[in-house]
Amino acid sequence: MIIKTTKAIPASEITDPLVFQQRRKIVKALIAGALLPNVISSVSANTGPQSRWPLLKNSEYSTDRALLTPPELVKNYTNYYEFSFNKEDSTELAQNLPTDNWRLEVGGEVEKPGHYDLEEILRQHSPREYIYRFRCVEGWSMVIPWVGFPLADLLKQVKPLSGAKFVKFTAVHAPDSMPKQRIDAMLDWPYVEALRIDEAVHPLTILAVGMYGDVLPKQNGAAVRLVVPWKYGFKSIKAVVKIELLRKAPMTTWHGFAPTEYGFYANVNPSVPHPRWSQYSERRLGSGFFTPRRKTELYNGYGEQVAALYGDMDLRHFY
Ligand SMILES: Nc1nc2c(c(=O)[nH]1)N[C@H]1C(S)=C(S)[C@@H](COP(=O)(O)O)O[C@H]1N2
Ligand SMILES: [Mo]
Repeated sequence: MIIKTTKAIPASEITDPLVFQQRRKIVKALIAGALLPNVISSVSANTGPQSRWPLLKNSEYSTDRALLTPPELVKNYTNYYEFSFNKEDSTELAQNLPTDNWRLEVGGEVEKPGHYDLEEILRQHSPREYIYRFRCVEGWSMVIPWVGFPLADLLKQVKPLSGAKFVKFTAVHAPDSMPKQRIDAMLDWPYVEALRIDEAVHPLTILAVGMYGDVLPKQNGAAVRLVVPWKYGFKSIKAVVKIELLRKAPMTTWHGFAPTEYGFYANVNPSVPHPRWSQYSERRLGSGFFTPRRKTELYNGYGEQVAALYGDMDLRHFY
């Protein structure tokens, strides 16, 4: 299905600052829901012949396609602290990150450590479409059709050793193209995240290389990012270059920055508030201006699939 309503302007082609300001206004309006009727029909995941993956199979856990967030929103309202601390500037700034010939270094407690070409990995693990809810710890949410493959498939390939209990993910360190890595910002670079091994091999956990049927926009984490849909968005680390299997839990970026605010687990949970705000509800981006906030669901609605991972763990303690 191809329906052309709004024409996306590649950020790299925007020269006139007025045009840029205009786009910001559109995004702001979109977020407020004001322009929604004009763009909702442009939502299509498996788009036309020019898209990279025209015939994607849907993963069994995909949620309803009718709920998709307009792509203009997902691509222009991002959190990418290596580039910017606001939601808009990374759309343009991230275009400076070179993402061709991406390689993933896999190491630690594995039988087959090494540097793996992303394209080679994709030849072995055909991407599928995963339509997931996505909930940021800040209290907004979206529904995104990712293109990716289960992280478990890659881990199986490198053969974890029995000592592997955690998986650490490291994002790219590229101060030449990432302006906030050049200043003494609040965060330590590179951005680091981690999962317990059973979380990492859960079938919902994917490495994403695309969205809306096409390659991943740079501002959304190209060339490859993690997506863990039952956890707050900050766990879904972008631009991953290294994956290490470890015996012990590593320190992670946000947990290290503010341990009382951002836990290691970061499972979406409406009954465990952030110290500075409630997590009881969320604003679904693109929903109408008068649409009430949605109630946030435990594990972002994926409890049936993942609750068993946490048994009778005290979720207030392990937030
Ligand atoms: N490398 C890196 N990954 C990151 C972030 C970041 O700043 N740097 N932000 C995180 C946060 S807070 C969120 S909510 C999601 C946002 O993903 P999106 O911008 O594609 O919606 O990415 C996460 N992954
Ligand atoms: Mo976030």
